[in-house]
Amino acid sequence: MRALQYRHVGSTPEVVEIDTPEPGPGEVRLRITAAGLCHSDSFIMGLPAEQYIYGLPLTLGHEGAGIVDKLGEGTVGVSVGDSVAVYGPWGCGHCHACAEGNENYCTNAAALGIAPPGLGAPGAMAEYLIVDDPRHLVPLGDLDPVESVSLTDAGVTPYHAIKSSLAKLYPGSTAVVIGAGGLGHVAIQILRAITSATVIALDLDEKKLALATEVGAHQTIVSGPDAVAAIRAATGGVGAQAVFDFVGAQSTLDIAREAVAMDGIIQIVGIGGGILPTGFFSTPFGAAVQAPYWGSRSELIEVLDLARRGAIKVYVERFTLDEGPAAYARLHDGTMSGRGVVVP
Ligand code: NAD
Ligand code: 9ON
Ligand code: ZN
Ligand code: ZN
Repeated sequence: MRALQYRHVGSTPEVVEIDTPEPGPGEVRLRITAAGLCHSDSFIMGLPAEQYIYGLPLTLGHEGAGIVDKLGEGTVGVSVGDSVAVYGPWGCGHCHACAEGNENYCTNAAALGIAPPGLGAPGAMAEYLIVDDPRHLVPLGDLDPVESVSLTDAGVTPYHAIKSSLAKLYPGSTAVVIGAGGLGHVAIQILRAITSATVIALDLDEKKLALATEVGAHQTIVSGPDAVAAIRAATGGVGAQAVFDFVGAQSTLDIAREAVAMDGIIQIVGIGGGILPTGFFSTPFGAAVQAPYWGSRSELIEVLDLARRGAIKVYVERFTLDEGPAAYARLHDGTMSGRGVVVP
């Protein structure tokens, strides 16, 4: 089969011919219908050798959807022909977190060598993908796989961050979304769908800000030195009850810290490597800071249901597998709007 692989530290991804994998006992093979590009892929392909922990060669793609194509011995719970989305943050299935469906916080995954597809295990940017267990599949039903595949990460990750912040997002509150890219443009829609907060979006790029307005942001602000004053002005000096940072760079964390209200919450989703000093002299009284990772199995089901009733929609740009390397170059350059999706 053909696959898009990251093969050497510092190289660009390549389309290669590899053996088609066979499902082992309890496993499921999917024929891939769609695989999304995430900025985290760019991040890991930019890591130096001493920090790169994802194995080589790595078939990319941690947002995957497919048709169930073959079942391993004894696999039950899905049928050949089912259209499904892949829940990516695989856990052990047995610890307390996994029992709650929070496999994104599995306490055994690291020790057992369990890694998500595309972030250690072979990923979805290929004609076929092996999924370790049918519990990591959610039925798509009539949802279009290309339009919904990114809900497995660009949807569920902001959904998880927003659900954890719901107590702050009361009527009259303000939510700030920093970075209106793949995750951010879905975050704006989730905020509009499940809260009555006023949504302010920040980005450096006017095209991303235009998309933010199109998907429901009440106000947009160019990210930079004047952003904090603009957020304070928009909130009568109070600040934002919740700030969702989908960049995580030092400059955006500084904005988040200065723009959050007393007793508010900052959710650091972006992995831009910045540091946010937290404490009595650093953050407003009562303000909380969280750095969430991906989302739970039930949250993925909920996000797919939001899409099914038309409340959220991923703005997708399609690419073939051969166009994958060029698509990653666009993501790296910041010229991708919404989400790039490879259709093998
Ligand atoms: P993306 O490239 O699609 O979007 C990033 C957006 O941020 C772009 O619109 C870009 O113009 C904007 N931006 C860049 N610098 C900015 C700045 N200084 N101020 C305001 N906006 C700025 O990326 P994505 O795929 O949406 O991922 C967003 C981040 O979230 C990445 O860091 C990614 O690695 C991370 N991520 C984290 C998790 C998690 O579980 N914590 C999951 C998925 C992705
Ligand atoms: O889903 C993503 O994009 C994040 C959680 C991956 C980050 C990583 O390096 O594992
Ligand atoms: Zn991701
Ligand atoms: Zn577990």
